[in-house]
Amino acid sequence: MAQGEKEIVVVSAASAVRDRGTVVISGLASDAHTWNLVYLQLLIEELGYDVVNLGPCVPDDVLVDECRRIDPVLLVIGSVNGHGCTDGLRVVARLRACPELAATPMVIGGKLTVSDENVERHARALAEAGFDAVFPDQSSDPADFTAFIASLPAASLSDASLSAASLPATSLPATSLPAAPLPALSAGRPE
Ligand code: B12
Repeated sequence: MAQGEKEIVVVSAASAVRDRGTVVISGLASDAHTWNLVYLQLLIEELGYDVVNLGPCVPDDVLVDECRRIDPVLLVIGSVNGHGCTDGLRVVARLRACPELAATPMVIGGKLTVSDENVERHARALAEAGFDAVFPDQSSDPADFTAFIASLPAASLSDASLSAASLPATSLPATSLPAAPLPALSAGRPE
């Protein structure tokens, strides 16, 4: 910068508080739907995280490579076309097979199947395969998801944690947040 020039740095209110780490958001290989990913990005950015949104139709290889490169504090997978269970079971095995991603928090949610039947059974299968929490549209709402994010180590380490004021109106107050992922949503991944 030349002498006498002033540097102007524009920092938006939202980006100013994004100090909790990077969250990767992704659609699955078969899924062309995009707006759920945009919705998730806005929500997670509001909670103080940087977001890398890989977009829809992400091949398994690309998802694995990007997660290894970015080393996110959380991976969020969105499903809308109803094939989330099939695609999710396949890709989570690939992700968990990477030693550096073995402990990375990973969640999946949305329209995971093409029918409303056996939703809980499918959610449990996804959790057993490696997801830390599963948020099917039929049995969860945004408050469950924001409560899960508030329970992440990255959230509790940061200044004053996620205060009720920084959460969307739909989320739980910080004082009533569970210390661990909600039992109904996290069927317990094998250690
Ligand atoms: C727009 C749209 C499309 C567009 C998408 C364009 C684009 N660039 O996104 C196009 C035309 C490509 C499309 C194609 C198809 N679509 Co479509 N599409 C829709 C539509 C009209 C709107 C979806 C949308 O954008 N909603 C807005 C976003 C913000 O909300 P959302 O997607 O519902 O996501 C919410 C939740 O699912 C949840 N969520 C999602 N992911 C996650 C993840 C986590 C962690 C959490 C917590 C929550 C969460 O949060 C989001 C916000 O509330 C819906 C019908 C509808 N009215 O909803 C059908 C719909 C999703 N499509 C459907 C289908 C079947 C298809 C096709 C298979 C149709 C076909 N035979 O070709 C293809 C699939 C293509 C593919 N390979 O994936 C079905 C899915 C049925 C199911 N899952 O059981 C729907 C519901 C229509 C219907 N009633 O049958 N579609």
